[in-house]
Amino acid sequence: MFNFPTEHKVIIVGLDNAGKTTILYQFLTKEAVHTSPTIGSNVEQITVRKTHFLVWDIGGQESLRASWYSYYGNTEIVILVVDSTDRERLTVTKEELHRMLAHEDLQNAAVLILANKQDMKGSLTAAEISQFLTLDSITTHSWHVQACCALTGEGLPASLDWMKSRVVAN
Ligand SMILES: Nc1nc2c(ncn2[C@@H]2O[C@H](COP(=O)(O)OP(=O)(O)OP(=O)(O)O)[C@@H](O)[C@H]2O)c(=O)[nH]1
Ligand SMILES: [Mg+2]
Repeated sequence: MFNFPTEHKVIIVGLDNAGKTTILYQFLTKEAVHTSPTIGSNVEQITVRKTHFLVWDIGGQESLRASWYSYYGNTEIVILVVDSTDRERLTVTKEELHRMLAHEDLQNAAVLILANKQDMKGSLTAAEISQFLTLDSITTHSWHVQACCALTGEGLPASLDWMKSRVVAN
């Protein structure tokens, strides 16, 4: 008998221009691809040493955020991508994060916060992003914050390792 490999569902959310699509394709191809704003979503399968993830990258423009919830069902990991240079919109990101965590379909999901665009001058550190988003107040979900740069891929292998550790642990 063959067993179908289990696929773990992952969603990538975050405001427009955060770097979500760049991260999805960096995971997949280890290269920086050219992107345009996502209308709707992209989906790809990513395998990390025999663990299969089905990864949905969802458009982050304001008008699209209201339909993020339609992707929540069966999600095991939420990746929240933050543009670490976008100080003005961190409050919006924080609101979106805490709204998501309150959603019943995400009750059992683990959350990976990616502090992206670390290559840019003046970017906030992962610790600063963590403080702004009040991650320490999250007691209902397993979470982790990781600094990264989607253009070079720095920080992304460590992110995949964390994701793998979460689904293997469960
Ligand atoms: N300097 C720098 N630019 C980045 C990085 N990651 C993404 N970008 C750029 O940021 C812009 C937006 O990236 P996308 O991946 O399309 O952003 P998105 O989050 O998918 O945006 P929406 O689809 O509109 O929600 C592109 O010009 C990327 O090349 C990074 O780590 N550093
Ligand atoms: Mg996109």
